[in-house]
Amino acid sequence: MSDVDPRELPRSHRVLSDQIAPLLDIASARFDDPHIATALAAVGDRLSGPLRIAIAGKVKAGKSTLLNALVGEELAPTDASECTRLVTWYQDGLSYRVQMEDSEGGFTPLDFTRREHQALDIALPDRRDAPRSLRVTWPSQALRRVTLIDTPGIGSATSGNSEATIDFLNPNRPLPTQADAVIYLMNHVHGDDVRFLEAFHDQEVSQATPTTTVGILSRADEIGGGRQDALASAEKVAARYRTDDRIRSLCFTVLPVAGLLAQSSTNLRQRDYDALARLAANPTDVVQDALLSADRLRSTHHVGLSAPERESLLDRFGMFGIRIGAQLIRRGLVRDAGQLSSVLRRQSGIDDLAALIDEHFIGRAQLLRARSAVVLLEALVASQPAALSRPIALGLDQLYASAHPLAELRALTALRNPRLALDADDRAEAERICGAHGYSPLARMGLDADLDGVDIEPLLVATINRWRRKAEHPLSPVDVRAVSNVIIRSCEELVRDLPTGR
Ligand SMILES: Nc1nc2c(ncn2[C@@H]2O[C@H](COP(=O)(O)OP(=O)(O)OP(=O)(O)O)[C@@H](O)[C@H]2O)c(=O)[nH]1
Ligand SMILES: [Mg+2]
Repeated sequence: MSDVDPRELPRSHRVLSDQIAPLLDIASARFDDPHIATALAAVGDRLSGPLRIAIAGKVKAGKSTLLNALVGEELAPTDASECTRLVTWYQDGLSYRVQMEDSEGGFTPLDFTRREHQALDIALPDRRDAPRSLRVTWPSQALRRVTLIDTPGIGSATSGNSEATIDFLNPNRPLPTQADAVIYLMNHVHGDDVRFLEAFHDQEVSQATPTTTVGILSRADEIGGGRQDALASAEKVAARYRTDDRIRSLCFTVLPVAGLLAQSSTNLRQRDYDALARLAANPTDVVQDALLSADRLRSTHHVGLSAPERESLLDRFGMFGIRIGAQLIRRGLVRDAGQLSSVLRRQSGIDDLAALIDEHFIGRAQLLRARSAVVLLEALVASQPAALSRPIALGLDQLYASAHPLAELRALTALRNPRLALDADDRAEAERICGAHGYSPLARMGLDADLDGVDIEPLLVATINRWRRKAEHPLSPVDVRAVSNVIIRSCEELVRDLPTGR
């Protein structure tokens, strides 16, 4: 994930942490509970640290595999049986380290080994006091601006593992979520997924929002039995989810990703290529028959591959990866491991996800981090006696009035509520103006970047007038008026910031 130049962000985002820091100071001075003090200090430190993105979803959705693909290295263990049992942070640092967090929040170093670029093997202590989480520090360009957090599957057979994830992500608990954004994996949308996501969403900025959640249709290569058109079918399914009101109210968008292909492409070895080439060298009908199913391949002994080689191919590429890998080699479209790796990576959808993370999460990192601080302050106001928390409640009101990006974030959530009485075109325009697709004036106005230098003031004035009519119409519902006022102010700020002497 590439760096986003902070200077490209609007000034209103850059000053957010300066606006919030005094409120955190007021809160620290008012509460002497050590837990609250620790949470306030931590959230203050977070205002400038890497963005924290949690990867969540049901058991075996492919979370750890996707994390490895995003890091570009196999670090997180993956397995066909339930695998991730502890919330595990992967963060950049100067040295290679693994620590466990104990139930008191203290950290202890743990031994680990790693064989031949394979997943980490961490020596967990054999004690009753189970770690609360693991922290893996790994010098990595991909982790410089984001910390990725692997979570145990929801719906785990071991209920404690599920609870660890639910507790970790739940913004309604006394100390709010430690993740600024969530990548939620689903194989197909299941009732459990929707219930889980709904539990974390609300119509207020203080809860998880569709802006801070991206949905992934994971293991996309397995759709329709891993046939050659699996990825095209997955894209169709994802497109349907993107227009489903219920899913739109929970996720910013849904992308299909074949994490296994992406992970394998990051460390594709010449011996994988050679094994696929040997398979592809068999007569067409033999290859077709062997690739009818995973079990058929396991029991086909006469294709020039040993049983461990066949198992390794299945493990690393899945049926779809083997089918297209063999076909690409057979047709002479790829000639070595490097070329095969590029094609698999392109097909996997991982680059689209990385671009979305850059643009949608890292590009609004300051806003998302500020929001995490607001979540904590709002939780304090809600949980503490009014007399004690009143100055913070007042400070939050003032913050919303002065920090317009937070109001835009709240409007983006409201705009995904199916009950909001606006048509699809108005919603799309309003989302754009609130910065859903970028914060440059041209992006907000839905204009091509080539038009840089064109006078957009007349367009802004017309847009303000149109939304003012909605804001002032006596029959407009309260939520439509609120959104309209946010749009008007966004446009007014754009007019104010237009270069002078145009
Ligand atoms: N075909 C295919 N298999 C995948 C994909 N992603 C993961 N898998 C396989 O699915 C199994 C589970 O993958 P993990 O990444 O461990 O899934 P997880 O969601 O982290 O699982 P838990 O931590 O146990 O909840 C492994 O055998 C992976 O190889 C994918 O995109 N395609
Ligand atoms: Mg896992």
